[in-house]
Amino acid sequence: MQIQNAGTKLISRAVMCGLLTVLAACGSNKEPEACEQARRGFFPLINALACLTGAENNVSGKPGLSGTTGYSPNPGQDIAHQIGEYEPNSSLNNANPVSLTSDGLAIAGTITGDSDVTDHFVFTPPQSGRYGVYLCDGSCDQVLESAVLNIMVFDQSQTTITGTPLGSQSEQGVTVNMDAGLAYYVAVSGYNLNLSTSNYQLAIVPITPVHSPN
Ligand SMILES: [Ca+2]
Repeated sequence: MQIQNAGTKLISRAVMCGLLTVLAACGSNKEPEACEQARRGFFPLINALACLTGAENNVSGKPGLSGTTGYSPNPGQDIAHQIGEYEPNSSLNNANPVSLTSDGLAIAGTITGDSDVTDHFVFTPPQSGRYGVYLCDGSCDQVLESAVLNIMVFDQSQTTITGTPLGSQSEQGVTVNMDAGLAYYVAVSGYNLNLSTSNYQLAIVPITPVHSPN
């Protein structure tokens, strides 16, 4: 993940800088006070950076609670039930209600950077179990890799369950445990699209065999 890589680089750089500072102050053995100060300054800095990076890593929901990042469609996955989005659907509260059957669903939509930044959908799974939620184009037998679109999945209280990385070239798919009869929301968002438009298909498919959520 980009945030993680950036954080790791930041910490590596800070460790290097800190070690150089300590070496510069302590190497000559002539200034014990400067050496001690450098040591004291170095370790709190590392701790602060590590905390900062840890906080940033939590931005994309709660993977592991009842959803995880990543999904691989079945080879030859073909979703017969296809519909189109309609505006407005820019918030969770005006999400397009869509009908999900055990055959799955593909929704065709469009995101435009300056005017149509996020599309929302709400549905009720027909059966409890594990579902793949992913972006695709053409036939939905592959997950779309994108740096300008991402998806987030929310539960009935509009709390984030999981989502895909934002702004880095990544497969835009997640796996979510869902309960029959409860509402789930999916948001498709554009990132750094500016004036340009991106077409997508959002696929929601049960993962067979359907079983009870863990
Ligand atoms: Ca739209």
